[in-house]
Amino acid sequence: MKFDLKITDAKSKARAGVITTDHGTIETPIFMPVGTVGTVKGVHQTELKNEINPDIILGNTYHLYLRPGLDILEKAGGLHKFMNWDRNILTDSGGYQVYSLSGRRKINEEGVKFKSHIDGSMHFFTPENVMETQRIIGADIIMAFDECTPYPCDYNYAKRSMHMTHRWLSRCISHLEKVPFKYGFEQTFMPIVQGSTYKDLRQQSAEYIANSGQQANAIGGLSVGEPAEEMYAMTEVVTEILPEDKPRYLMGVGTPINILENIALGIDMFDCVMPTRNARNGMLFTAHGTINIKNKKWEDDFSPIDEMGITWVDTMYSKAYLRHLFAAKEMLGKQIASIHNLGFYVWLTREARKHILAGDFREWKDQMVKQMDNRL
Ligand code: PRF
Repeated sequence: MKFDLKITDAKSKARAGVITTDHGTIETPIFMPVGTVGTVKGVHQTELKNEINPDIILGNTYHLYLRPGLDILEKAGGLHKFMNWDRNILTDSGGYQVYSLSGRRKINEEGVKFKSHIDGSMHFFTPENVMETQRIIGADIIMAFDECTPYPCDYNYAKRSMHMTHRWLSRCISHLEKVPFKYGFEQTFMPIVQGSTYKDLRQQSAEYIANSGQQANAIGGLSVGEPAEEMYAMTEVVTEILPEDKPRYLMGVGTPINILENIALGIDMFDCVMPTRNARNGMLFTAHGTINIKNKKWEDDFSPIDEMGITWVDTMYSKAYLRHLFAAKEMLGKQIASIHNLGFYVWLTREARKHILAGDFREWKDQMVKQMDNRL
């Protein structure tokens, strides 16, 4: 992987760059649509590629390991071939998904024992076997196995957990050296900063991660229920320390406003289930605020879903029609809303990039944050 930092904004810490991998280029800042089980939910490849047009999407080790399982993925020749996606893929390590299984998992120094959400069977993830699993899935970017602490989290737990995540990182790195790439292209490994909402822990973790000398770095453990201001404060502490010449990925963040504010703090990569999950509940993100399309007020509003027309669904269908699809519980409604929201998120980060390159990011960002805060 190669990272060219094109420009750093003069009035914020926002950056524009280009990541190059064996599956093409990724222009940063970037939003990566989430395709947990090898599908961006409800979206065909044609729409994903031609309309939403992301340079990279995400998959999840936890879900793919449980289903379809490693045998099938290996026989398919990896996830790219299995789902017929020839651009970049990043897989999360399962650290966060296992954390979300609270009550159905046990964490110790060796790894995490957990109960499958599918059939209740028991499994054990370790830093070593998760690296092997990510080799088999075959994404372009693979993540360290970490523990994401909940919020709030007491200081001593956060500190012990952070140190364990650091020890797990060493195990990930030494194991990866023993397991070669499987499919003829390179995989970039990303370590993850933890440390909950404690400034000193975040600093310590950022230094540890920076010193591990990997080609890109990630920040985890945020957007887990803490106030946005606390998230921004932690991002700022960490981006001060992480090397400038390597991409920075803030995991699982967030609302369109969260994304712009974190771009301003020096983050390059984002992912979040919000655009697809909220779409399935009838929530649409637009440049002028959020819409709950189920609301009665849209019943006879025959204007386009979004006049900006970022994706074809935006001008193809009216708000009244989309509201009708949701009222009738038609699956097309969820599909249209998902395409709209993903198109908007990818557009938003592309637009941020344009403004960083043009030198007016800060002004644009402040204006967008104000606009997007509305409920329409
Ligand atoms: N760790 C991992 N994946 C994640 C997170 C984390 O802390 C988060 C936290 N927002 C989202 N996804 N491995």
